[in-house]
Amino acid sequence: MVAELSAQITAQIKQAAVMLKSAKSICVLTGAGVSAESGIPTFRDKQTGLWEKFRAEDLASPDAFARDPKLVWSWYQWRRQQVIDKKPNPAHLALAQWQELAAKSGLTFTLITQNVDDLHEQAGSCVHHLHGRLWQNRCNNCQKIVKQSPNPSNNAAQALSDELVNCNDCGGLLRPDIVWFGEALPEKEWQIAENAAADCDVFINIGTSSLVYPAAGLAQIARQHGAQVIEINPHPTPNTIVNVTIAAPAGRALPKLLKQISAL
Ligand code: BV8
Ligand code: ZN
Repeated sequence: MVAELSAQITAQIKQAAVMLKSAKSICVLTGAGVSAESGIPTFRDKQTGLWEKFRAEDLASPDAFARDPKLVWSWYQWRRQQVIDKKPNPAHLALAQWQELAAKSGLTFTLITQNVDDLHEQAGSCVHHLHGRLWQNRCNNCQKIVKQSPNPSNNAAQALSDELVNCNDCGGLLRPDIVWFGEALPEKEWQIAENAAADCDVFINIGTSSLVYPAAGLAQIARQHGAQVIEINPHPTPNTIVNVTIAAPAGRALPKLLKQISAL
């Protein structure tokens, strides 16, 4: 039996619901915390197993791939192995339901994620990825996109092997289609995110430590354009521009928030 949310968190949810009830446009940014209750460790959680001695930030860079492509490729194959059987949790499902309700009621609802897993898509959301997607590769030479879907019907272990893969078109090395530190974000997705943050009435940061830029700056852009900012995170973040913090896990808070909005 899951313990009830505290009176304080229930009050925070009520405050956020009042703000959201009158919103005409909502922009949501999710981070690794929204997938935590699906069993996917967050980006800054300590790494485990073979990767215990590595920091994610040190592996997620073009220099690391140039220096040792096999190490970085193996790390991503390991991360794919970690997420392949993970499913959306109530946070992903509540966001997908919210997006569906928004489409029926003329509410503008934009979902942006920093995550590279596909749990928002699995939950039925239309989502914009700022940092790329784990199940896609890109040729390091000609930029051709190559899907990496380890189809369970064929040899999934082979599909997630550590062997480096070359591009069929030009022979270049395939790399994960992910934005590494020091690399620019995809122009189109960043533009969508920046516009949605600037145009929204309420901006919601969910499950992100707000440490990585420029994504962490979206809340500031929203605030500068007059939006209210809500944060859903069980732990404090450096975000000082928040109007309401719901200090609870997203998988608990979001279904309650949605229910509270519809009850108003
Ligand atoms: C760029 C892919 C320039 C890799 C990632 C100022 C401006 C611009 C850039 C910079 C700047 N200052 C510094 C920079 C450089 C750098 C940066 O921000 N560094 C940081 C560390 C200081 N930024 C960049 O390099 C970016 N590129 O700026 O390029 C440029 C411009 C033009 C031309 C060339 C270059 C690129 C950044 C993208 C890096 N790639 N991911 C991969 O995944 O393998 S970022 C990485 O961190 C993750 O992808 C993740 O998306 C992101 C943020 O992490 P979070 O999602 O927040 O996860 P985290 O673990 O940190 O936190 C989880 C949170 O969840 C916690 O707060 C926790 O309390 C909470 N939580 C836990 N459980 C729950 C929960 N919340 C709710 N419910 C729960 N149950
Ligand atoms: Zn190529």
